[in-house]
Amino acid sequence: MSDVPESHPRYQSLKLRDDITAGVESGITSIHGLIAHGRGEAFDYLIGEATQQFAAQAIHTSAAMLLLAEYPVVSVNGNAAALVPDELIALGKLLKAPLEVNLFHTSKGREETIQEYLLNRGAVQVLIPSSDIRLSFIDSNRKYVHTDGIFRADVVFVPLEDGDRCEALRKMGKDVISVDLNPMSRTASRSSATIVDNVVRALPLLIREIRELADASPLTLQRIVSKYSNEKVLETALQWIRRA
Ligand code: PTJ
Repeated sequence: MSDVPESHPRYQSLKLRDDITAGVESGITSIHGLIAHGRGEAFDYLIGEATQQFAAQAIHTSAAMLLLAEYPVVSVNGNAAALVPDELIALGKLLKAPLEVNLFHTSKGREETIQEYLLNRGAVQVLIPSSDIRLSFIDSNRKYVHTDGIFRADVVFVPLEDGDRCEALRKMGKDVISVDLNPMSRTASRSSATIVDNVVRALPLLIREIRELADASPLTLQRIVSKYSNEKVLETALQWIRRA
């Protein structure tokens, strides 16, 4: 990382800023992604820059949901690609699920750059949306999807984003698992399960949890999912933030 020593108390946070700015420089991340990252930083600070119990609970349920899914798909935007490319690739491999690039800020060039970047790092399948397949209930660029990806999915894993698509996917009957540091966002409140944590901490934990639950019976997995209340988890996250 530029010139910040590892001993610096804010090293981890500064490293993530470097990853995001490098993403912008290499054409992976939108310039707006810097603002989104700053908002995330503020919430991360409030939750204590650590995975809290409410996030661990959502991760446990998300792992069960993903293992129960018939056709899971991992959605990728410009921030996630810059921060957790290898973890997204590992998740796709583990679930035998395609990755699909889905961007808010329209850019054919960026879609292709992200696709190539992930394939070069070892991804098995990276889809980009086609211009003739659309999601219902949404007007932004996120409406364009791939027939063998988000369009067909029963469960969509969504690292940080804006809330419109999450709402649309739910209306279309799909389950959405999101990672969002802001428990008040529309994405957070509309998701089937919301992991209120930084993607850089949540992804490795989710992968570990999926490995641990891989041999569990469908009944055990269903029990985990049915006991979960996203509303309660978000309420707990908010209470935790208010303690500060
Ligand atoms: O690459 P694109 O064009 O698809 O654009 C991606 C961004 C993220 C720029 C776009 O979706 C956007 O503008 O998102 P928002 O509306 O700013 O929402 C981003 C959400 O992610 C906010 O609630 C942030 O708190 C949260 N967030 C930011 N960084 C992280 C995060 N959540 C988890 N981990 C992070 N590292």
